[in-house]
Amino acid sequence: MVIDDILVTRNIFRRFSREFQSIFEVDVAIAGAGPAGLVAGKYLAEAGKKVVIFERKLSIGGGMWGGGMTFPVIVVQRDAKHVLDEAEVEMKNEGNGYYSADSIEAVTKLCAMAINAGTKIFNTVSVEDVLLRGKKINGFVINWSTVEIAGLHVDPLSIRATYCVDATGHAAEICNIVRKKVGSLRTPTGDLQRERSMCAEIGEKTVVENTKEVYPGLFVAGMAANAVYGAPRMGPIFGGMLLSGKKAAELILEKLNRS
Ligand code: 48F
Repeated sequence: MVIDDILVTRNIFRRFSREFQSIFEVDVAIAGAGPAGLVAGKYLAEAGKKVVIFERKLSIGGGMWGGGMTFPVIVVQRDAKHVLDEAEVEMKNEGNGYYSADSIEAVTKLCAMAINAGTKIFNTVSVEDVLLRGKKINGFVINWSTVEIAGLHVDPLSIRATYCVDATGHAAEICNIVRKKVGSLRTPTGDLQRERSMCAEIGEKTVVENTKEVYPGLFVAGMAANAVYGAPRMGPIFGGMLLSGKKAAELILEKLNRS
């Protein structure tokens, strides 16, 4: 077979164009392919919903890649273990109520699980704004991360979604944008609260409790949920992130299936 450079180019552009066009209108758009975003994507896609995740970086996985202080190991508690089991991540029972897993295996398998369920992930794409219709968030405004990093003055594009998820981690970027440009969030003060210092005991519980619809059409999941509601960080224990992603999916499915 003769290798034709131009056919390689043509095939890449053709396939990208097909796939990109297929996500202009989706049921759910998620900002951030960390553990919370990947897990939310998996459960939504598995339920037959059309889901896209936009990830700013080249790599998916967010803060899970590095385990604890770059030791490539994460810890999960018993009640969250089933999510990693579903992804076929091998875990070691440490015999003290915790399970440990290889962080690289966990990230890659969570990603595979989301993709196998039907989630489409676009990396190197940043969500820079939201699309509004009346008082409901109705999609994301996106741009290439390279454009963002280079500071180029290039207008973005928009995609429509029935529901959006902020799974951008500590920075809670989408909630920040909404608070600045759109209006009050559904928090006690209407503002974002300040993320608290580390306390895994509280943080692991609140991250699931704080997974909510924070503005009509926008759900917050993962570390962003604790950042928005002023709860503690929790370090390299990831059960809360997994359960938060799952809860976001369940809340959205409830709404999608009602309408
Ligand atoms: O930070 P990240 O892993 O968020 P998470 O899923 O999990 C948090 C834990 O990793 C850890 C922790 C556990 O103790 O606290 O931090 O809540 O993943 C967030 C992803 O979102 C991407 C970012 O690159 C990362 O991969 N991201 C952030 N802002 C944007 C974005 C944006 N505006 N557009 C697209 N992606």
